[in-house]
Amino acid sequence: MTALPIRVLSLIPPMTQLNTPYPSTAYLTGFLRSRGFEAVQEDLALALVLRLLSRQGLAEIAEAVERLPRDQYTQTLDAFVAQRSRYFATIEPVITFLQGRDSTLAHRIASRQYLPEGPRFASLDVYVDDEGGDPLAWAFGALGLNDKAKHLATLYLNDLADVLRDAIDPRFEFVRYAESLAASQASFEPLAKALAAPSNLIDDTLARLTLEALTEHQPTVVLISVPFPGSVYAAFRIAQSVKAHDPKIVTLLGGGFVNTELRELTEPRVFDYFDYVTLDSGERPLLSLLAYLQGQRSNKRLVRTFLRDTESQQVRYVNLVEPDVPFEEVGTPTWDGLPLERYLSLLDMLNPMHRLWSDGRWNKLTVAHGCYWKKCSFCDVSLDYIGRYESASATVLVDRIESIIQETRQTGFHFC
Ligand code: B12
Ligand code: SF4
Repeated sequence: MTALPIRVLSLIPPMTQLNTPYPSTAYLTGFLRSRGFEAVQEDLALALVLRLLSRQGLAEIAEAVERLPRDQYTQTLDAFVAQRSRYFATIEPVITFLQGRDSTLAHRIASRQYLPEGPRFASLDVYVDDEGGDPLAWAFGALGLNDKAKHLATLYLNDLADVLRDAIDPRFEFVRYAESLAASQASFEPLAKALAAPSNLIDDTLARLTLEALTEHQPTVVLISVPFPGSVYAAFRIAQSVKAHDPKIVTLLGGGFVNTELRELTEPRVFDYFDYVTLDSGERPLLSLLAYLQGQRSNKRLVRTFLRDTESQQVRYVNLVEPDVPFEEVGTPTWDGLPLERYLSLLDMLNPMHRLWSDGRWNKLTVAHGCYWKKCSFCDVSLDYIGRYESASATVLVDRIESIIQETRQTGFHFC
């Protein structure tokens, strides 16, 4: 084959988390750059939510609601239609507030006069103050205004997610999308059907965002990272858009879901969307694949890579055994290109532990590869990301911490 110039675009598909980027593209982009490749990244999960939850996005959602017959309106849709102009007026300020860029809006939100309220706010009715005071005082006290406003703004977004679910796509959630199509599925059939179905507003918005990213970055290789079952459907939709735009762009699939659920992959139709699927830590498989695409090695010398044989059309697993890149040498992740000031800090449940998952932007840092213990009987310790324990020296970790703080200007870490 002729050598391909390499420009890698790594994508996080919807949905993962809204408060902080899932770290795999940061790791792979940092690694590829450390090896001299041109590499960029985009978080399409965040981008999709920000596009849908904009004034324009809500106008498109409202049009979809209006096309539904009246007898299909749920309580959520009734509340949305009745307060539509208030939603249009508040959506962009609320998003800016949840991004931490307009703190004084907290006073107006906490007054409960500012936001339109749908059925999600009924959860507040269970709290009653017998003396006529603030029924949420047990949670937020007298001065916890910002947290109270964050919680109310999260309920407001949850109402809008319910509108999306009731009017456009019942599979939509903020932290997982169409998860049932991939979770514990014995066959590709349900996913194949869903991908062949006419696109809805969410699919169309994602397709537009994908094309914008392709236009901006002009990649020759698109790497799509799927950590959870709740990001599989969108990953395939993104790959579908990439291939429809330019079938010559090479599409790669990998990530935690693949490493766990697709180890025995035999379904040739996966390769209508992805040219290659790799297992486990991505660094070594990527180096060999990129060397192949540059004409520097044959496709018999790939590492932990599934592909579809051009003649037999069957899935082939190629695994030239080569040592993985040592954890000490995978480089420092980079968040360059991800819009760190646009993530949403949400306060969903009034539970101090749960808020750590949804509130605040955490730097993610893998402090060791695999599990030191690897003895629990219920755990699949044969998986590479559990069984292969490798640590890095304290010096390397501290260097990584310092360089991440310098890049992101944030000091909160989620260690993995
Ligand atoms: C930390 C963690 C969480 C945290 C934080 C998640 C986050 N958003 O940051 C929390 C607690 C929130 C969480 C929740 C869940 N998690 Co979790 N989580 C993990 C854990 C322990 C580490 C993830 C991580 O940061 N890894 C570090 C990054 C850099 O590694 P990586 O993503 O695997 O990427 C590497 C390779 O996979 C590869 N790669 C990745 N993408 C690509 C793409 C291409 C093209 C290529 C070539 C390579 C490649 O290269 C990367 C670098 O080597 C993993 C297990 C593990 N050890 O990996 C489970 C794991 C990802 N979680 C899992 C699950 C199921 C979940 C939940 C769905 C659980 C639930 N039922 O609620 C939720 C979903 C949450 C959500 N929607 O966000 C599963 C997913 C597998 C599966 N069965 O689908 C895993 C694998 C654990 C397991 N075996 O059960 N999780
Ligand atoms: S459950 Fe698995 S990963 Fe966790 S401590 Fe036990 S063996 Fe290690």
